[in-house]
Amino acid sequence: MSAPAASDDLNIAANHESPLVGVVMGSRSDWETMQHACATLTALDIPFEAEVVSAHRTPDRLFSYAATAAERGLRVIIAGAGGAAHLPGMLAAKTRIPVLGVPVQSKALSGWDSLLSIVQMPAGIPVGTLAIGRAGAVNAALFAAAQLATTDAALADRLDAYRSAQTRSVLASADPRVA
Ligand code: RP5
Repeated sequence: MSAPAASDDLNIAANHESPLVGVVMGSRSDWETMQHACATLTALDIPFEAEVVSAHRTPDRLFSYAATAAERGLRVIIAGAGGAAHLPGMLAAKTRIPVLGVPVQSKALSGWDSLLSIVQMPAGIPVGTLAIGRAGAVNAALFAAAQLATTDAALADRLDAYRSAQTRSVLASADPRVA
């Protein structure tokens, strides 16, 4: 099966023609959260693609995305969704590529709905579930980086450098009274 036709209005961010990570989200409204995953992947120079793929509004697109993910070279999928957040679980059901789920903070229930929808997968189809919101998006990218770094020494060095810089940054401003 060929790759799904890229729709310009849905392809909202990508940094490479041969992405290793697919960042998908249920709605454009999830971008505020999921941009942090993309920013972290960019900081680590990891090629990714980013698209809106809705489990409820574009179910056929979800199926074709999952069906072509492996043959297109994706190694990890990061899926963010809010509310009745079926996207990560349905993707995981349709591809063996590891899926990391990011619960987007919903207005109605503050993201509890998103979290429980994503985390409570029945045995047999796993989704690695991260924290609600920005922290989950950043950590999904870092988790993907750690997975990819097991077979990529240069990326392992970049990930080590990212973590060292983070440590230095905290130590450089350890006095909470100083702005
Ligand atoms: C989910 O519904 C999306 O992941 C989003 O978090 C939520 C609300 O979507 P919009 O109504 O803002 O498009 O499918």
